[in-house]
Amino acid sequence: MPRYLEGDHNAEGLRFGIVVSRFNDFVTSKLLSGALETLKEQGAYEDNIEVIRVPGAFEIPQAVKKICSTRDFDAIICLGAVIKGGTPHFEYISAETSRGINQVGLEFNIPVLFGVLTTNDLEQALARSGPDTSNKGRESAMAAIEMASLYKKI
Ligand code: INI
Repeated sequence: MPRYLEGDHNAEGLRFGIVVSRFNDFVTSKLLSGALETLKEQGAYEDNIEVIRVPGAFEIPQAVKKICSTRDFDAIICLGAVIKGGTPHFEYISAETSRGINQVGLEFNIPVLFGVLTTNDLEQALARSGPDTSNKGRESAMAAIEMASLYKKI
């Protein structure tokens, strides 16, 4: 019989960093609420959660890299909203943000979750930051708990 390893969704005792960008704050603040509510619902202690704010999505990987060497989180949740405009700017920001977030997690062996919306318009961003389970902050928080508990087993 193979032995299956998987994480669970019990956040009790786990430490979380949330790096959230201020750009498009009317969306990112809702992602943050969704992530915080989910962590608490799943048993995380408020004292074990730290929220780090950065100006825009582009700065998220930079802050994550810094806190990976100064803090001891079980998982880091990245929240941001990159919304397409009329110029290629969107392409640069979204590509570098996702690449950087992935890289830093691999480099430091810490689960780093991608809760950054990259949408064609505001409507799509609002649809993914509402109060229900489609909120990307909620989804990322659940994935963060699962990965943090999995990392403790492997
Ligand atoms: N930052 C975002 O988080 N979302 C965006 O949609 C966005 N757009 O469209 O420009 C954005 N730009 C700012 C960027 O992340 C940096 O903060 C800025 O370039 C300074 O480095």
